[in-house]
Amino acid sequence: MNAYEIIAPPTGALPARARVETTAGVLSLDGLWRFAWSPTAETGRDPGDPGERWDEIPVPGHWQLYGYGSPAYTNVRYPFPIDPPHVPEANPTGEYRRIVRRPEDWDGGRVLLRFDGVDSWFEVWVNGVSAGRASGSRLTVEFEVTELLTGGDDVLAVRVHQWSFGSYVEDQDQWWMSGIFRSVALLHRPEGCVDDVRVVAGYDHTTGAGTLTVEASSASPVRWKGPDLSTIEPWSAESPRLYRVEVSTDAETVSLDVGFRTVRVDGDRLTLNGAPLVFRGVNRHDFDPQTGRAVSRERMERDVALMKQHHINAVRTSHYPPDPYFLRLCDRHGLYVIDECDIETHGFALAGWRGNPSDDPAWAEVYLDRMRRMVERDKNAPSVVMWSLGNEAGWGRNLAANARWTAERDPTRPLHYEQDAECESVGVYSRMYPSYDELAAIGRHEEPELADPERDRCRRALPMIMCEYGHAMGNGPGGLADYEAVIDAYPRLAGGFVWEWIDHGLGDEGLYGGDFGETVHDGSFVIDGLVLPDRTPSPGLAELAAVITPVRLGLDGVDLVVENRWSFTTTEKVVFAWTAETDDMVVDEGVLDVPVIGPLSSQRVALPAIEGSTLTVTATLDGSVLSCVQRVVPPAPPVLGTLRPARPQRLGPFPIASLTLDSWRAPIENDRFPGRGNTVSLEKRWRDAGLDQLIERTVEQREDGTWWRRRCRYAPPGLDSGFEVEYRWATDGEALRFEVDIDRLGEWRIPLPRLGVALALRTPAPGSVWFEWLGLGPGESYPDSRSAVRFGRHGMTVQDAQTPYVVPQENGNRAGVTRLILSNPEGDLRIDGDHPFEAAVRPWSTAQLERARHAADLTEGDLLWLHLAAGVTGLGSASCGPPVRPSAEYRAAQARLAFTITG
Ligand code: IPT
Repeated sequence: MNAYEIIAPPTGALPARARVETTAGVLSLDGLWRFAWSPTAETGRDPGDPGERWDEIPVPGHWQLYGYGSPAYTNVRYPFPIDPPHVPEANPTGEYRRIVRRPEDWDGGRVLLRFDGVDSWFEVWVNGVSAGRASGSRLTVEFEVTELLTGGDDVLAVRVHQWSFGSYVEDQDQWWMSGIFRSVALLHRPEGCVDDVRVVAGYDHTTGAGTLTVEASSASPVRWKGPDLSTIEPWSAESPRLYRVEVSTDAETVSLDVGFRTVRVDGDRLTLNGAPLVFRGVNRHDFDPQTGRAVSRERMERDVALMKQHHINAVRTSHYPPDPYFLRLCDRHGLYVIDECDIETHGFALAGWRGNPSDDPAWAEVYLDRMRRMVERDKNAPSVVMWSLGNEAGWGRNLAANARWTAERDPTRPLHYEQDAECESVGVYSRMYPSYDELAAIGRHEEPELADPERDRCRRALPMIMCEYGHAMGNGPGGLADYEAVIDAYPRLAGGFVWEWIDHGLGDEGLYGGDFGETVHDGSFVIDGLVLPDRTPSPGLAELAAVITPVRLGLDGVDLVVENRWSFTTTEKVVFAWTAETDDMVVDEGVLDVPVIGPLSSQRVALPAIEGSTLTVTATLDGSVLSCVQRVVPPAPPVLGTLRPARPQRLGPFPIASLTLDSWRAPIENDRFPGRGNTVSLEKRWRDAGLDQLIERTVEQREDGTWWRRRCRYAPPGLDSGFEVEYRWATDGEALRFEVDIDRLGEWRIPLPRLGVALALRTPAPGSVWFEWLGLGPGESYPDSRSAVRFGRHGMTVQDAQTPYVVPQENGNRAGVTRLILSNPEGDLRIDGDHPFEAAVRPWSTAQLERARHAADLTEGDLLWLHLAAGVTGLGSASCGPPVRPSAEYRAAQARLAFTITG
């Protein structure tokens, strides 16, 4: 039997304890290590061999990202047969070596070797003598090496196997990547040091007093220092006030940043310090495009800064405890955390959950060890407001036992686990990707009944969260504002966590499943974040920020309605300003006198009486916009003289290369899936209707007194449904007039991706053409994703108007456009619409966009594609969640576009 196939918690490891800052010695062992890779577990290497001539590899890191083996992506499926605890014979193995020396000033005491993350199973030796073995990839483990170190140069050897019994409980939806991917350190534990410390810092919102319990274990007498409890400011994500607590013995002082807060499940409400705790959260995996799950401090800092900028107040550490530094950032900057245990056995679902480790007593110790190591490491973090038993691991006795142990060890935090469907063990009812109706039903306590009436009664009485919703795969998610409206309507709903924060695209190319030649993979399902791999915010993140804003503005008749959605903060520091614009020129502006609004209340304020102008009101905090509301008065279309027929060959400086009906889009990821409650995807319905292969036939071409007219029919092969389109052109000698009438022919039961025209315009360097428009912007917008944009004059190059999604797909639509201007070095083209229209400009065609697999496949030619539409269909969240809602589908049977063109 191979040791890595024996189901067992770590051997030789010390009991888990809290992460603290210490005055005792810590020697980082991060840096270059010697490394030898073998495709099988039998490496033929001696643990006593210092590997002086071997390759070098950075620690922390994954060997697959340094040329040994390759990453592989699967979502649910195990990439190996379900045959626990066995793993394939081809079990890639890394041999790590480095020389360590016990620092001379580490007098007496013990020396520990700490690993914060090794994927997936490893054994450690010092000078050829084994110090222990462990698994639990995202969990800290410490070994005692006191007796093994000589004080001189000692050979530290770590053998890491890619696959182990532990892989069966680490089936998270992410890349399979191996090695020592978090920090390693040597720790001095002086005689009489502080072995462990536990701090419970509560806040009594009725008296304003802090409560503090400090428990420390040590062989020596312990003393501690902390804040004056009668003058406590509580901790919250809105105001993350921390206090220093120091615990000392004569040998060591450890210090912690403590935050005073009390989390409660109070009937069907989740509360923090007595006020509603509503998660406006995201799921975050550890991820970096260059280094995988080895994430630098700078990256983590950037993540937290971006989250805070976008009003995110919570993180679920999907689906394992994060690097410990991430929690420190959450404590410091204010993010509520659901800390999740490193347990997922999702692949067993494909085998009907037969043999699921979660319910197999042989795995009990392994499960408990994992939970314990998470809770003990992170127990003092004020940001952690809930423990999660894991993700997608079915249900069973081992999870129930983990819940019991945790509830006893830490009664101050509610438990979370979505697959405890009957809420036997958890403090909150949790769901993934519910439809809007299901969510609203839960809000009203009207969810479907459980078979057991007692269980049903208990669950129905609990607060509810969405541990995942708003699947951010590709262009989307659409429909976030609708979720927010449901959350707002029912106090039982304590918010949710968008899936997910980062696209896991690897390398500069943004590689995804299949790109490494994997035979079993799940393609681009790993590219489903709100930020691109390099942390460029996607339009979905801007949308989320606008939807979850803490200060929401609305218009009601002549009044402004200001909602303060903070639980603890007043609007004292928020500036409310207005501007009036006519034809995109500011004609008046001012600051509104809004009384200070307390937490969770709203206020109605009279607006200045402005007529005939677009009114914009913004709420700003420290210079950044929290929210914006507008009453838009579009500019009057230009007035034309008498028209006569025209047959244009060019528009302004751009020769026309083609003009055609446009009713297709390069499918977005959400188009490829049916979505909850549906059986057929939009893409399938669109392709079945032949929208992607319409054939043009000119029915008639003629001139009358005013127009040059061309009537065309567009229909797909084999079908008699399609479109009839009339294009009309005229001029008054100065400007061109362009009108299009579109009628659907035949039987249609489907929404359309879009309905309008596409013009290919010839120009050198189409990406550098300047694109300016009056309409919604500056970001892209779709019918179910338009909270982040505002009406106004916006400008950027055509290239910058593209969203470089890792997987190329429809993007860049601008809605509510009334005027657009395209300029190349030879001049300008200006298009004014009689009515607001949808516009997209691209340096490539829809067909190119559809064919491309990676952003780098898209290269510009000498055509600028201008898409002008009467309407488009929204985005939805069908890749995992509800499809586009009917209100965001474009279903018109007839459309008219009318433009005045100058240039
Ligand atoms: C859900 C998983 O929890 C998450 O890890 C991710 O895979 C997500 O789906 C899809 O991207 S589970 C699914 C059955 C809803």
